[in-house]
Amino acid sequence: KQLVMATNNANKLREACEILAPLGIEVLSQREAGANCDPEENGATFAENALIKARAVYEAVGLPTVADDSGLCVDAMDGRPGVYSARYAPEGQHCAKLLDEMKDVPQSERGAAFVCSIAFIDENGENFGVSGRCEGSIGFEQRGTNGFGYDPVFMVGDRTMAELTAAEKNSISHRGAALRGLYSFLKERYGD
Ligand code: ITT
Repeated sequence: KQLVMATNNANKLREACEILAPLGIEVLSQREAGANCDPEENGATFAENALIKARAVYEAVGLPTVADDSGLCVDAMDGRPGVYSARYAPEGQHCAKLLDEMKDVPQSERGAAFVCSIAFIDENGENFGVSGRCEGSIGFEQRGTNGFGYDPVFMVGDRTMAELTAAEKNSISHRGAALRGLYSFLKERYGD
């Protein structure tokens, strides 16, 4: 049994493999599956964008496909950057730009949430969606070297997500929660 992960983000692929491994389903990257997709993510919601990405790869390779659309919603910024999280700043500058934009916001108003929507398209082209959320806050400086993206500025308790091990992050993260939903669905569907 195989499924394709419709992403160009190696960290998302790694986190998905870590959680789905016990299913015994081979998870292929879109490149391994022979798809070179990067569709325009013009949906209004994480769920719509996840489906756009999954559909593009499914149409290209015809195998069951999973896509993840995710991002950071900051209370003091009215939920931005949200679905624009990847496009918020040039490569490598997302955390610095966010800290700058938040520099005058007091601790009590620094709440934020990571959100992840996963779309799964099965061998018949039918889709299933699941999502996850992780509440936290925006720190005042970057800390930690694990993870990716906004992890160095996203605080859960007194540590940033980038200070957690991969297993600790998976156990509390938005993606971990969504992937556990997907895991249950796939187990029911394809498990023995
Ligand atoms: P694909 O579209 O190819 O999957 P992407 O990285 O462009 O890869 P998104 O469009 O979903 O993915 O954008 C997600 C943005 O949110 C991106 O800037 C990530 O760095 C950030 N993000 C998502 N999950 C995260 C996590 O677990 N930790 C830190 N940042 C995260």
